[in-house]
Amino acid sequence: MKLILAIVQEKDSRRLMEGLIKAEFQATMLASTGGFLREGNSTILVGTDDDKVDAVLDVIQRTCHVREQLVSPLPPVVEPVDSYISYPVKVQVGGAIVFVLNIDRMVKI
Ligand code: 2BA
Repeated sequence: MKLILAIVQEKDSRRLMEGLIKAEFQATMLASTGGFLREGNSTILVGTDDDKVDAVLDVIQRTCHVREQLVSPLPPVVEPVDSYISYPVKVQVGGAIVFVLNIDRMVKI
């Protein structure tokens, strides 16, 4: 058994959940926050059999998209704020960051 943990953009999370449910996977969505952008994203948990992992990855690939986002870097702490000019930089976010973990057992009590 595997636990698939996918971090996705909020914009894609609804479509991903719908795709998973339609393909008959059970899924849980948690609200999360990215450490770099400090913006909301979603973490989706899917517990499934080893031989169904690729099918889950397929749904993720079809529903989650790469997007570019502009970020304004914060001034370094040592720099006087009025002498610091910050230029926005582009970062690519997504489609999804996916971890596939081995699970010893799943128990429903
Ligand atoms: P954030 O940490 O908010 O990162 C958003 C995007 O910013 C990342 O997209 C990446 O393109 C860029 N980025 C992150 N750290 C950077 C840095 N130090 N310098 C320059 N650019 C940087 P993704 O790679 O698609 O990641 C999307 C979200 O997935 C991340 O949001 C974070 O919440 C999660 N994530 C990514 N890698 C992870 C990891 N190894 N462990 C845990 N969570 C991860």
